[in-house]
Amino acid sequence: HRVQSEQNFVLSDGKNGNKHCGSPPSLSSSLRLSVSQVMLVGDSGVGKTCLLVRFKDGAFLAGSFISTVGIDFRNKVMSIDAVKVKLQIWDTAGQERFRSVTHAYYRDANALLLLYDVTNKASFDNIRAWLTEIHEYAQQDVVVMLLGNKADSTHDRVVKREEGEKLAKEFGVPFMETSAKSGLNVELAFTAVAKELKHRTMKEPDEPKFQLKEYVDKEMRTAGCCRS
Ligand SMILES: Nc1nc2c(ncn2[C@@H]2O[C@H](COP(=O)(O)OP(=O)(O)OP(=O)(O)O)[C@@H](O)[C@H]2O)c(=O)[nH]1
Ligand SMILES: [Mg+2]
Repeated sequence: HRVQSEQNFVLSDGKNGNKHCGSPPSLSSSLRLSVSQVMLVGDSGVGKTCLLVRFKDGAFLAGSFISTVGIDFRNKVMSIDAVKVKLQIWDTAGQERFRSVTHAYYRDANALLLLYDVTNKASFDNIRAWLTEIHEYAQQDVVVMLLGNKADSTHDRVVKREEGEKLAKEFGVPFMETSAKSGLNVELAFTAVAKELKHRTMKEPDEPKFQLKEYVDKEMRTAGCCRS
């Protein structure tokens, strides 16, 4: 069942219910600190909020589904090759009625994690529409990664891993299956994006270009994952 929270377009720092309205937090950047904006997008219910909570707090939000209203964000600092990379992660509402709010944030995003739910065929079929929207509203060089979430739900699965792989290949974006419930590939998804963004902002002149897709494929192989 679904519980709808009441606040309207509230920006939250995600801590202790401390909500505040107004503009996003200022991006304090210091030497060797790269700050990047990552946005989670996809249909309502695919698990965007849960993925973020798993990544930030290492926990799974089980129980009643609280659909995100407007947009929410959390910060996480990661250490990538001895450099601190601050990710400001925007958790958008998947519900159609908030689409115009989401559109307004696309242009500031450096990376987009586009999610579907492997137990929900419609959420997978809608990925093409999401990609069209991304091309329309986001920066041209935005990093996009496709994630098939709820990979733990073996019995309810209706989208095969191969279908996700095929779609990602068609659009030339990296792909992995994730689970906010088990934690599968959650760290990897954010690390891969953080690495790509760090390399973009701080590439040394003689350093080779970071290959996001190769990195993801290699990490998946070495982890021996993720057939399910
Ligand atoms: N089994 C399983 N359930 C999940 C997983 N991720 C999320 N869920 C469940 O799916 C439901 C929706 O999760 P949310 O993270 O709130 O979905 P959302 O994409 O943020 O939805 P909106 O905020 O409406 O856009 C919740 O009941 C979660 O418990 C997962 O990896 N595995
Ligand atoms: Mg949500």
